[in-house]
Amino acid sequence: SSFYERYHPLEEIYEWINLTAQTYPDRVETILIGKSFEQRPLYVLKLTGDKKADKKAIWIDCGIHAREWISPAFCIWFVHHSLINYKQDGNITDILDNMDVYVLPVMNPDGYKFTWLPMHLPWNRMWRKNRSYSEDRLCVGVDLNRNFDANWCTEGALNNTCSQIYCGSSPHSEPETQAVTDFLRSRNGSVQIYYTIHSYSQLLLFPYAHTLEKPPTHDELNELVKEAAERIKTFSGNTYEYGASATRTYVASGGSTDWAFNQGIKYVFSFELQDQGDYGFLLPPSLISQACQEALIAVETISLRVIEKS
Ligand code: 0X9
Ligand code: ZN
Repeated sequence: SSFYERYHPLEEIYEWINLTAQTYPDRVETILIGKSFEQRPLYVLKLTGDKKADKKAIWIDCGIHAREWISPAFCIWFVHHSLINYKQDGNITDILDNMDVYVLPVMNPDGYKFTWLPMHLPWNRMWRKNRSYSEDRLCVGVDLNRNFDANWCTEGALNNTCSQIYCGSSPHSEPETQAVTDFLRSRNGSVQIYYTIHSYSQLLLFPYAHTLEKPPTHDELNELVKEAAERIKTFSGNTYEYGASATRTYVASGGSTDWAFNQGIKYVFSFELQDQGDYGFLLPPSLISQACQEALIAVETISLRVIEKS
């Protein structure tokens, strides 16, 4: 199998980032947006097509939750797919000619590293949070997808350090959250589409996550994910459910999507990739390619529709 059909330890992902930037100097810029709690660099890859003034941008983050290995695998696969198919494939060419694409392959490198540690298996492998701690805390780790400043630590998040959905000591208390929010604020106005990639369950979700209330653009967002789900069904036969996060799954506060949406980013989506629970977080490498193709279909369908509108 190719590099893109396997999971990789964190060090290999850093090497891949380096090599990719070296191989495609005209298309890829590496941006250091901050450091993790354990001081690991957080790199964003900026993909650019041919220059055009006043480009809008797409943001894609992967690996906010450590154990969801298909997520970083998708970001890596997507970058590679974009670079080898630019000027070959119409969809990716249209996207890169109209939008810059910022890709954060691993938002939670400390947690990801932890899931690769051999001792205490399988407990490490199922780690979700980051790895921050302080002396006044009983347990390690904050759920980064509960740490954003969007109805922070209300429903669907807990103020208990040992919880899997611990919200942290304050909004944006974690360096990983700070890096992402600072970067997005610095590019505010240019980022028009926000995607965050999780697993598993096969869901295409949009705001809100913190309330059952619908945003004014609910129907427009629903049309986009509906079309994406239909195209995935045609491609692989797999069913992706879609809808507003809180309605389709559960209410959760402090998530990245609600924060991004409240910042004024109009098109905000959270994808839960394969599968529907047979393997769950332990999706075998043989399914990486299909899972990534499905996520690509969703990204392309939505992004091209948004480009058409503007
Ligand atoms: O709970 C989360 O953070 C996400 N699911 S996961 O299993 N990957 O942890 C869900 C994010 C979308 N928000 C809601 N469904 N509320
Ligand atoms: Zn997740």
